[in-house]
Amino acid sequence: MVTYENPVIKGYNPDPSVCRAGEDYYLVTSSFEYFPGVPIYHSKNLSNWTPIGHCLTRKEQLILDSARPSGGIYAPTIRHRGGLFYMTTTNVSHRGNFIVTAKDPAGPWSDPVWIGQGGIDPDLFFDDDGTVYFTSTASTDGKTGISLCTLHPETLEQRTESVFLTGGGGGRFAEAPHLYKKDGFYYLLLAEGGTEFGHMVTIFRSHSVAGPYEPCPHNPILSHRGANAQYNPIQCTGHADLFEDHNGRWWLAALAVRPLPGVMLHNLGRETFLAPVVWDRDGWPVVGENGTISLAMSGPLPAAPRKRDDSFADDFSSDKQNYLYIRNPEPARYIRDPQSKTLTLRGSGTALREAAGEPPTFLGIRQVEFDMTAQAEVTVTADGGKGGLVAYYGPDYHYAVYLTRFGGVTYVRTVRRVHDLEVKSERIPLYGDTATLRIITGKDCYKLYYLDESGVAVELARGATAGLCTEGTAAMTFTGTLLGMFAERGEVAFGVFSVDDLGK
Ligand code: 6LW
Repeated sequence: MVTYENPVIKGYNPDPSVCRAGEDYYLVTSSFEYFPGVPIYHSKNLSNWTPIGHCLTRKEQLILDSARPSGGIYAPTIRHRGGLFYMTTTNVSHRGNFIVTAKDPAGPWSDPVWIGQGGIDPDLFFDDDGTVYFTSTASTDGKTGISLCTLHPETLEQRTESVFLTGGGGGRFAEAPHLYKKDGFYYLLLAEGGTEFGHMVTIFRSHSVAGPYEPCPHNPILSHRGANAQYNPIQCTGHADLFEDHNGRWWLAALAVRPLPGVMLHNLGRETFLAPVVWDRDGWPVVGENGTISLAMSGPLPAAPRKRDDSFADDFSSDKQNYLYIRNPEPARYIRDPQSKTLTLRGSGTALREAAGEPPTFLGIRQVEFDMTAQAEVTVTADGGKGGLVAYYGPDYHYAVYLTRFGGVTYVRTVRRVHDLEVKSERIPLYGDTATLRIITGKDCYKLYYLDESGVAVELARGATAGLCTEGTAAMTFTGTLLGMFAERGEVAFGVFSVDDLGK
């Protein structure tokens, strides 16, 4: 038994799904309105996960033109069978459920095969007799819950009508179905209660894949709904996937949140957590510490955990896997110059607050810890230019420090937007066209700075962390805060972009 740190993947990485190929483990999460879609992580020890790419990297696979904030790509499932990787997910903003495949999980992945059965949270289960089962939260015969159909093993096209399986164990929103087979039983794992503080994982089993399914006597097998946020630093545990490691040990990957201390608010998004699983003598799974998980967890990892480094730095000399773009980006607006180690962004005229149409020129990484510093040297030389650094949760929830130039003078300024309230600071003229901009994130607030001519950090404004939290958004959202670079108009050049973990 070794101790490892939870979450195993920090920052917004919800709805985790895992598959194994030999002694290699691959994990995917949801990506919503961001491009590329469905990040894929690799691990050998289940504690350290390395981003190796994305399943959806081409417009043919991922159309996000009409994706609203937290629209787009919902929960994915990844499976490995016969040397081929399969990933199924839902684009709620374009045509629904589909499957892509790949020989190499780092890509390229195929074009989508679209599936008729509706709903969200699609799952794939390959039975011993070669039958391919597809489940999702589709309602059938007027019954709300989980439905199942079969697919053609080669073409993956739907081949049978959907049949209703179960409505779950009584919690609201039965979702996140995953089918498994073990010791002659078909097990159906679900999430219930909704993805907030009442979230839970339940499991059912049957000797026939079409049911009827009996509930586990100790459901929910994972939930922190009873644990007061004041005391438990992990909340909203749910939406999970079970898997067996190459030593025959079982694990559960699940989403959960680290709320701000003492309040039911979270700005980092739903992250990926890991718990060991044992099977009791009646053949039911017992997760973690009697159905709960902790930040310091112990379990029979396949290999020892390595120390993690949450800092990030990019001198633009190579292509990084970590960046997210809003909806479908226009590549011509992003000019990386490895020689000069600069990135030039061309504004599209679209402001950060605009939720539709051509996306703003923006790229960012997930904020993975509460206390971080994001920094970059920024230059605006031509009149009309406007851009800088931003802590971005969405078009109506962001704090930015930026340069703007007109009348031959470059100014530094900030904007804080929460809902439709937008506050801009006074313009401060710079001596030159360049300034180092900095955002310091914290549990209470985000601080916006620029470094003056003598390198002194001047604080320009503060925005409450509560303003970038999922619970405060007017419409339901599912993401987390990103730290990034943007340009609204003209050309904006960036030197090294770094994000450091102040807590390490
Ligand atoms: C996910 C579903 C859910 O597909 O939220 O609240 C969706 N539950 O399981 C997006 O994460």
